[in-house]
Amino acid sequence: MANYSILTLARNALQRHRGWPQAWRSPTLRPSYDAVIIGGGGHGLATAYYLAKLHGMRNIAVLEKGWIGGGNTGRNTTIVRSNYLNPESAAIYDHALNLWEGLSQELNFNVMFSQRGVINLAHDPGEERELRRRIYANQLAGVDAEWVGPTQLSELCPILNLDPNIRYPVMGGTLQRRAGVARHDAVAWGYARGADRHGVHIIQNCEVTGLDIREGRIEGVQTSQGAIRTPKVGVVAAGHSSVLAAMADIRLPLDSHPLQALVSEPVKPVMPTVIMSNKVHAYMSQSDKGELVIGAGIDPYNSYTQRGSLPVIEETIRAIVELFPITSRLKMMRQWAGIVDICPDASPIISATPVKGLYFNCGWGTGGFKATPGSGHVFAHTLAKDAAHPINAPFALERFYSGALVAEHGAAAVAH
Ligand code: FAD
Ligand code: PYC
Repeated sequence: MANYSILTLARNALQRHRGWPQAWRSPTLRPSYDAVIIGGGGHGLATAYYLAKLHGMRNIAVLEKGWIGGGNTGRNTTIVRSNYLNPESAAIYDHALNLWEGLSQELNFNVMFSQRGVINLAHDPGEERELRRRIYANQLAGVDAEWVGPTQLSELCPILNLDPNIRYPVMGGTLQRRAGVARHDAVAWGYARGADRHGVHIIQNCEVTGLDIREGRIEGVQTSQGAIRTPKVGVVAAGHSSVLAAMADIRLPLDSHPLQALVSEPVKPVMPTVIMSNKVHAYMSQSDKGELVIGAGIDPYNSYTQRGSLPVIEETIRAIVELFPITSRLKMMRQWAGIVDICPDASPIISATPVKGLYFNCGWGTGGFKATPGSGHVFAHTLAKDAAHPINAPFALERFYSGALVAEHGAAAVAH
């Protein structure tokens, strides 16, 4: 945090942190706002930040039922990349990646974006062909992507098992060098602080329980802290989007699933890059604290419990131990899950709805963290102008009627 000198840090440590200024206020809820954002995850906070900063809307509230960043934003494994198959996806994820590259400066808050590269492994000739096809598509869309064979892989990640006789032999992989990881909490805190400085009210412990709609137009929201009047509502509630949509009698094409991750005890640096295996639904990176961060595929059943089931992570750990034998004696410290909202084409929904003034930004499934800045940026435009930004136009609900789906199951990787 560039605002604090070493002396300030030392003084705060000696005073047991009693002197820290609040990063954002805890304001009293107003009876009305020009716009309300439901959901204080990264996407909701980024939307509020850009609405205030770029579109001059200051009388905005972000309503969060728990604490900001306590949903998927604070539960994800922080992989940021833009190597999706379709040009529409490349456009939105690369827009986000461009914003990631300047985000710490933009927010004056270190989001610890580390461009250490992301590798997607191929385990059989069919998978290699699919991945090579994605590389060509990425290059055509201006997204950096290259093929790396076993020799390069062993240089990029010496602990990767390249023995051709294992259950999932590694034939090579795609590498996106500009991809990497970031600090997820810092993204929520940085956007919250930035939005607060532009006058946005961030209201925690405030659950939206109803939407007030009259003659096809949004007029307000009911919350656990009282009613609010507003002509504009942006719902950014990830795994609970369908619950919010039901309050407006809208049925979204979404499934909610648990997605699990776990971290090991901290070890010395062994993992200089990020490796994902779509086939076995497993991936691994190393945090700055030294923990190995490991993730699984979705639990196959629908659920709202942030827990997940043991068989899914057992299978993931089996694959991880085979791919990285060095991990076989490591202790796992924590396991958790988030609830992800998955669309039939594995692409997001950023859209107006049949209710005037009511917008949804959801369906990011297992891969929305990487999109946070780009999603907030274009959703703010959509809310402010009551019209889609060209980058999010292909992701409107309309596509489920027209059939113009943006199929991304392959690039969505671990999940489905
Ligand atoms: P959230 O952060 O979930 O925010 C939504 C907020 O809405 C929540 O805080 C919730 O409390 C609030 N809310 C819900 N209902 C209400 C209500 N009625 N009233 C008020 N507030 C409400 N993506 C990647 O790109 N890379 C990864 O490596 C990656 N790994 C992942 C690993 C795991 C284990 C999980 C679970 C997800 C992962 N993802 C990853 C996906 C990513 O985390 C999400 O797509 C992204 O964080 C969604 O952000 P959000 O702001 O939309 O949602
Ligand atoms: O979208 O890259 C991704 C991802 C990695 C782990 C979960 N999602």
